[in-house]
Amino acid sequence: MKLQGACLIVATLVLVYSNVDALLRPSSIRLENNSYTGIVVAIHSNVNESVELIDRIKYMFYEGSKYLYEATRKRAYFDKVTIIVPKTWTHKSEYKLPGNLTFDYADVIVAPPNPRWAPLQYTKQYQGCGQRGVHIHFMDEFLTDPEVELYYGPLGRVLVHEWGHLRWGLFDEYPDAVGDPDNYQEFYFSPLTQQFEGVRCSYDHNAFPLKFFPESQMYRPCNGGPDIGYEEGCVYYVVANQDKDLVSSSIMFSSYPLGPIKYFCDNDSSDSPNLHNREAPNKHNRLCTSRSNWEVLRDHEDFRNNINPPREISEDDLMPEITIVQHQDIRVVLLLDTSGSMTSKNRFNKMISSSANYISSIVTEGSYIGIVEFNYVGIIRKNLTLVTSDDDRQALLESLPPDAGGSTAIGDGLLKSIEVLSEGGMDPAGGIILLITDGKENVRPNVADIMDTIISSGVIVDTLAFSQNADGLLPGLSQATGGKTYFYSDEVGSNTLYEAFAATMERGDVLDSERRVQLMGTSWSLKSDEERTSSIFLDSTLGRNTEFVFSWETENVLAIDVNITRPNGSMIDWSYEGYGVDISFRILTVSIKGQAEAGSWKFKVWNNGTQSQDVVVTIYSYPASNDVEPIIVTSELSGSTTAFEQNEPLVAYAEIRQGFRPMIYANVWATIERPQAGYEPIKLQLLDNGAGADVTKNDGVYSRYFTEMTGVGYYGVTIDVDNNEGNAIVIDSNPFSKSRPIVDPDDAFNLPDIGGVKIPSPGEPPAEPTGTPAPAFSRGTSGGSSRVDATPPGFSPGADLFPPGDILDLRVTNTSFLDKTVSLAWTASGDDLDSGAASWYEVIRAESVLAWQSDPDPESHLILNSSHVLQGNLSAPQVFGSREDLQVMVPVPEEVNVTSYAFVLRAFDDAGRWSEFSNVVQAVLREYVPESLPAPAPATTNAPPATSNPQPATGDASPVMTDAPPTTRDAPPVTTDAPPPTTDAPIVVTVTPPSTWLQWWHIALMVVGGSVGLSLLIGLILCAVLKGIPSKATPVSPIIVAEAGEHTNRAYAHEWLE
Ligand SMILES: [Ca+2]
Ligand SMILES: [Ca+2]
Repeated sequence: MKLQGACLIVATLVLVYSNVDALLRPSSIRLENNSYTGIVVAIHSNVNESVELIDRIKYMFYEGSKYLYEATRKRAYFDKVTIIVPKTWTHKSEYKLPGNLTFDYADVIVAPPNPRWAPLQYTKQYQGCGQRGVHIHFMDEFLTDPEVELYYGPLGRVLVHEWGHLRWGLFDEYPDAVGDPDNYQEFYFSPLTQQFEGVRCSYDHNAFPLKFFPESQMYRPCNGGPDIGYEEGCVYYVVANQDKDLVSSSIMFSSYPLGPIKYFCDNDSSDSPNLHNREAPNKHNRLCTSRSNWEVLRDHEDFRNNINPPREISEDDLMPEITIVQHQDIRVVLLLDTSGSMTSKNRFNKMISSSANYISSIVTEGSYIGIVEFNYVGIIRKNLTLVTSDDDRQALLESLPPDAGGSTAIGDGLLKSIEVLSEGGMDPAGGIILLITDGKENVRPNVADIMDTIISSGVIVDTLAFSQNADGLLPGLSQATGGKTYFYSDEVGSNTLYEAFAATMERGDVLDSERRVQLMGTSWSLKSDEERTSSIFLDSTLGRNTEFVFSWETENVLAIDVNITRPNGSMIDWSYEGYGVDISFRILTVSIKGQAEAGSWKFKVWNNGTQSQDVVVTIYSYPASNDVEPIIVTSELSGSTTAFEQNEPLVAYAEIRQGFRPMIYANVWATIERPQAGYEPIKLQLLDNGAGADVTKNDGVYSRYFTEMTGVGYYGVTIDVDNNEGNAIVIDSNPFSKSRPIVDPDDAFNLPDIGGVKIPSPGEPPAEPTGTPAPAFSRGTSGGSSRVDATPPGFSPGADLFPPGDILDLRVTNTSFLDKTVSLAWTASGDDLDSGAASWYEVIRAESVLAWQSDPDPESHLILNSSHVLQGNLSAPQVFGSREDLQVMVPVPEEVNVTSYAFVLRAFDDAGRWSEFSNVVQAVLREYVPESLPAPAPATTNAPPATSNPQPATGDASPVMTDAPPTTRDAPPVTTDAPPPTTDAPIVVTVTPPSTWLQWWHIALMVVGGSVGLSLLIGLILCAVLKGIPSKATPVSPIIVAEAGEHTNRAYAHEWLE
């Protein structure tokens, strides 16, 4: 859609952004009067045009709204949703203008799969418990494939589960080998029930302990039982039908076809079906210190202090209003500060050089560019100009302001820019204003006075703070309009200049294959006659339109000389046809003709002038072709401002991906420029280790806290990435799924593909993600900036203000009943969050997870000292990121064969500050550990029970389960030949031990199923599968079948006892 056509459309969607909580990326989602508005769904430009897809997204929100309303107990529903479709899709009259919405900041994206999670949807979460996520990512086939709902439940429910992650910072409550690899557990020992329990929430889900054998595609019951635990590799196989009287939560455990699951769990013990399982070692409990979903929600801004209380809303009113908009052409106004201060330190020259490079090289064909300057007032220098030729670019270059002088009328400059974007009756919404300034506004109107005008116009204001003197209002202006914030210091090494410009071209639906990729951005100070060399590694994913750009300071001379050595050793100098010099804008550009070859490109810069020069170096390239996915680095900061006065740290996140495939094991560094003279930039390695600031291990998102503030001002971040000497890997596939389809075991062999990705069978054993080695590459990009407006009282740089970081990955690695030992492991935190080393650990032993939680005072439990420690040292913490191992002695009573203890710890630093308590773990010591039995022999004579048409799990009855749960509070045990039990049946169990454990399984199924006929059928099927297992494999003794009592509701009906 071209600009002219757009003039006719008046109605515009303008969403107002807020920085309600952390993350630099803005969000327009709001909850007011129980209604969620400002939800943005964006479809990636690689997704094929599809009316069906749009319909499915609508359906998902319609259904999701009703479900959300019920799930929040009438506190929230989806009200206003906007879907952005790509520019390449056929325009339709109902498609509106996108206003200030962009793909980058959408809340839900529909895009090619991320193999880390595919074919499933997932929510990208950079931050911890209670904090919002980045976005929900669906692959389009997941939404349109009709079979998805059979296995994963209604899309509306899937959406609400993801909403829990995205909006409220909840985490998964199911055992998750992919998203939580180090802490993944299927079962845990509960001191409450004195049994091994499946990881689940709420307590009363029923499931089978089954072991899956991928080679033979078979399941069999696990060796072991609830009192001694199960063999290695046993999974907690949840089935479709659950009893609604026993189970009504939790959506974060499974949103899927489990009919009765309709709530987020809570901590109200009078509401048992909805009661949170605090003991279960899952990711939610680990990161949210065992708080239930609603305990987190009640602290969230959406519901804090009982705002948005329950309200009756009719089903019609719960239907969200869905608007479809389409990306449009890019419109940018350069808003350049030409006040007097810009003449100092050559800022004006640098601004004009980079503007000239932008117009010449970065602006893409078909974009509209205007130019406004401001000093005493705002001055329009060039109205919006469609760029389609070199002549257009030349006309823009000639309109750049020639000099600087005067005061700083930022407000009037903004008004003039909106005027440019409104020319000819155009709607300015969605136009980008790139504001570059080094000063503080001193001419009315002030920005604050016209803020409403700016916001209601729908323009996006990106700001580039040019030096620490720039006005502190810039981050707020960007945040409020959905813009980005950049900081460029006068210091050597700083270079976000080019990227602030380049970002304006990446807002629409830019294909990754058309994305400018920056390889290096820095600046050097060269004395007269000094020369300096460096190199970049150009990888094979790039090479088109490769440019080396150098700018210098001294006017009217060519003050530098550059030569470049190609990977093959041949030299490029001034005689090369792509070697261009523009004296008036002080830019030297070397454009590599054709495809630049992969390899190491060396370059040398010589200052041939008589004065020192700051030389800005920028090297970028474009993806080699449409067929090659480039390696992309994106980054976020925890906010455009950092509340350092409240001891808030700055957090840097960088995501490395090739297409949508995450890159793990990369070498990622952040360099943070700091205010106040004399403080060097700090270099921090960002880590993808699932500890400290990093929420998920090996997801290609690298994170780190920064705590070494030097005072008030801008903190500019640059990110440098390479392939870690060949160790980096681009993930191709994950051979197992994070969230399981809910299917019956006899259907689990024949799961379909979704978009060409097979749904893994539940229980497929976890493995390391597989991938291909990343090619040698280098990237150097801006990470944006964050401003500190105030410091804590009495602050001086270097003061120790931060405690060690919280340890949230404590785990039990081993126990020995015989030796009476427990081995623990965790990732060391630092002296200051995740930097340096703490001074000592306090490790506490409690009777149980619940005992600790009911009295989290170390003095009430046992604080370990060196006499308890066999291996490890409580007073010698290692540096952040190191794995800590600790082996401790525990008492084992004479008369028991199972005993357990809970452990929790915290770290102290040398300034007397300490972390919060870690997650709490339960260690269990067993006299007998069920051995891992061999796989069942392949059923050669009897085909596996898979049917060619898998049964949907949503059906009223499933082959395995009937309406009766395996065990209930009131359900009595049954005899093998008894009729199906009723709730009033007498509690009598008399069984003769069968001769083989297969028969026990059959019995168990009858108990579980409560229906003899069905059980027989299933028993027969399973017998066919299990045929060939030696009957002596599991010694059998008289079984206990669900003894009546307060704990039996949580027991499994079938047990094999040693
Ligand atoms: Ca990570
Ligand atoms: Ca400290």
